[in-house]
Amino acid sequence: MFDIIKDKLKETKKIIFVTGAGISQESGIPTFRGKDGLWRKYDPMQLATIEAFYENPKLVWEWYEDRRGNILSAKPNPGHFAMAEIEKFKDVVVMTQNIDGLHQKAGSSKVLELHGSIIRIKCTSCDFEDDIITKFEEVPPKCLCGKILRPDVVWFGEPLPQKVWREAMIESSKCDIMIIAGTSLVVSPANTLPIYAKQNDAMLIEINPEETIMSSQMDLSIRDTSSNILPKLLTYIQSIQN
Ligand code: BV8
Ligand code: ZN
Repeated sequence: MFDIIKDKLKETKKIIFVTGAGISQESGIPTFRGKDGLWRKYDPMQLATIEAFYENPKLVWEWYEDRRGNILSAKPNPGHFAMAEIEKFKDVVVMTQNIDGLHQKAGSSKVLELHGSIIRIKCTSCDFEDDIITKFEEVPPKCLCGKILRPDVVWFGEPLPQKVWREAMIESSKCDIMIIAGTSLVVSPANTLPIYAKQNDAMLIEINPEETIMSSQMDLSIRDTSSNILPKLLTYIQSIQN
């Protein structure tokens, strides 16, 4: 399956991954738009926006506490672990839209969290922020300064963290292989990263059981799951490296 990219894989020093909710699906975290999708039950524009948070912080917090409970007990799957292992053979940068921290839990050392983290909590007013892995007694939780806390995630209508986004664009515009796994590429501006890579003649590889809006622009589009394919990619890289 990878023979058509063998030469490129052999010569490249660095592999960039762009991942989305699909790569965590097999860790029991529902995707956004799939049949089990989170957003079947809730209207995303009702909950993942700054307006919703200020209108009804308790409701938004109940949604996040529900997701945090699931995410904090979730384990990385073979797809996450394979990506971390590939670091033994190549420089790897993981640019994830996920907020679940599973890439880091699996051992990936360079992870750009494009949409923030549900584990990191920050104050809506002062500069307090911290990873909080316990459930909150009452929601919305309060900061010591008296204001309410929020998950350090990027809501719709909010800009991505500037430093992270700038780094993601630089990496994408100078990479020679980008592997896009588990994302529908619906959400912008994250969905422009493969375009930056393509403009720089990078080879684009997609791993997704379903077609996406960018499948036709991929050099290789593998209709399978990430936990199935990424360990095979790791074995292939090991075989051509030795
Ligand atoms: C911004 C954090 C500008 C929170 C998320 C119209 C109205 C309003 C807004 C817009 C609009 N048009 C465009 C916009 C902009 C908007 C946007 O893109 N909206 C979309 C819905 C059209 N974007 C924004 O607002 C962004 N900010 O533009 O700011 C700005 C600039 C300056 C100053 C001010 C403002 C912010 C976007 C970030 C939103 N936050 N998450 C939270 O999670 O609660 S987005 C959310 O969607 C997650 O991060 C998620 O990862 C992301 C993308 O979804 P996917 O990851 O792709 O997941 P999805 O379910 O869609 O797909 C899963 C895929 O996996 C599927 O293809 C499936 O086939 C596949 N799969 C399933 N199983 C597997 C698998 N693949 C492999 N293996 C498997 N086993
Ligand atoms: Zn505070």
